[in-house]
Amino acid sequence: MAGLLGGLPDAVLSVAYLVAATLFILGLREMTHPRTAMRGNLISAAGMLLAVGITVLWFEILSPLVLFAALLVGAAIGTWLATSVETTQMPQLVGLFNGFGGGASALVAGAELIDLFGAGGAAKVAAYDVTGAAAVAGVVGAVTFTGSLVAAGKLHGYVEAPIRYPGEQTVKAGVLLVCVAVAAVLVGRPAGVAGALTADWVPAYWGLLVAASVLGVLLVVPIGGADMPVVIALLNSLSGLAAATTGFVLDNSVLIIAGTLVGASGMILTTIMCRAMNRSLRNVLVGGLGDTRAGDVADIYEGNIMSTSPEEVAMLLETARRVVIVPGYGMAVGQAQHAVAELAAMLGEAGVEVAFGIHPVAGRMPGHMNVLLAEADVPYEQMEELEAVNPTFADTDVVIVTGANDVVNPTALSDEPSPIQGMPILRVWEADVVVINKRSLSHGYAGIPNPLFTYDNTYMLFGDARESMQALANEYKATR
Ligand code: TAP
Repeated sequence: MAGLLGGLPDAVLSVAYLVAATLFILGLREMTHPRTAMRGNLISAAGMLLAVGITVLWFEILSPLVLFAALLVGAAIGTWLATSVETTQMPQLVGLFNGFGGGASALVAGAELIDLFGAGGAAKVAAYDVTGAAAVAGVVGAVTFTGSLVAAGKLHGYVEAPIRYPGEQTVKAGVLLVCVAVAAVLVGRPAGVAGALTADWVPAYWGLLVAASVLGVLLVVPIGGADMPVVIALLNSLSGLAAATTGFVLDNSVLIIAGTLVGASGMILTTIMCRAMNRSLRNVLVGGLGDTRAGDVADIYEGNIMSTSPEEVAMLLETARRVVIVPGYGMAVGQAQHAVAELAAMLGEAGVEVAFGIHPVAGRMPGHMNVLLAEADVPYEQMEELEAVNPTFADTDVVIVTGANDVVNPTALSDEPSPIQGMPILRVWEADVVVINKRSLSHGYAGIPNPLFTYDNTYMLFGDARESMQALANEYKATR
């Protein structure tokens, strides 16, 4: 090591990595609550800047000037993405980030193999763990790359329907076998043993990436659009695994730690999402939910719907003592959180007990509703989780459901097989009156009708969430 950091003892690099790893962990801790999540993001980003900066300068991978220029370009792209991408498009953006992370891990592991075995064909290092880690990084990274691209495309609505074909499982098993066979050759013949791995075998690594890339596509195309957020969380976990194994190839401790943190947190998230939807991961991966788009719902609801207006709902609220607001994906689409927060604040000032009933999978990403409501300054104490709010509906005068559908669909509790069967839901109908605000009678994410719309104590407030909630807030203000 020479250059900018030349002359510094090796311990400096280790301490910098330790600080970076500590920042990652502190950042993750802060991200467990919406109030501190932004700070958590900044802390983790500072850790990553330190890890990347010190690595690049220490090993003289780039000159300080090029590093600075690269940081500027990266920061400009990041700022553009953060400001131009809609909140509702975040899952697919996260999907793309996962994919790039996986792809980068696979390429870096390959570059290291070339470095070790490439020049002149003589290996600098003879070890099973290096080739083994490279094979895992290559397969997992490439699967994550192409799988994430397909998942992001599906979430964006390019091809929502699951793509199924005869002999699907056999084709997937065949490609997986090819991956395992090539990986076994790479792992089984490192330098230093009889018939050692030489430069001739480096192209096999790129063949491995091609096979794994095909596998990534094959694994994700049969899964229905409705299950994509879970798949994205799983791919997020895989991108962490790919990074960690690349860390072993490079013998880089901070990459191992960062990758392991991503891998573990992604897996926890996947488990939470599956549990909240009452699905097993296997059921998601074999395309259990599939494409269940409902047809014309006009016949189902014909003659059984009672609609209402903001004026009427404001009158109901005048005499209410406890009101629960249940937000869903439509609140995010309509960006209605500020109008909702304004209404809740006025109700609170009038002495009404107000709570927000938050379902764990309301919206399209974990914590979606909490983040939006926090952005509108709704007090955290008012956000009640499913288990806490469900027993209170019987003592609630009015429930206002805005932009939610599946998370309040009683079909989940019936014996009738449905994509949401067994999913824990918010039992809003136990309240005296339920007001459901959405634009039409169309279905939610799971693609099934919602009998709640026809219940005797349900009133439909048709309209865009922001316009309806703002009109309701204005009407309520006028009644006071
Ligand atoms: P959904 O069941 O998807 O229903 C949202 C409703 O919002 C739609 O029926 C739509 O009806 C309405 N809507 C859309 N835009 C609107 C607007 N501008 N104003 C008013 N209403 C609007 O949402 P949910 O109840 O939040 O449930 C979430 C679903 O996503 C669940 O099935 C869940 O399993 C799934 N999911 C969530 C996650 C996470 S982590 N959150 C992950 C995977 C899957 P109209 O078109 O009639 O307005």
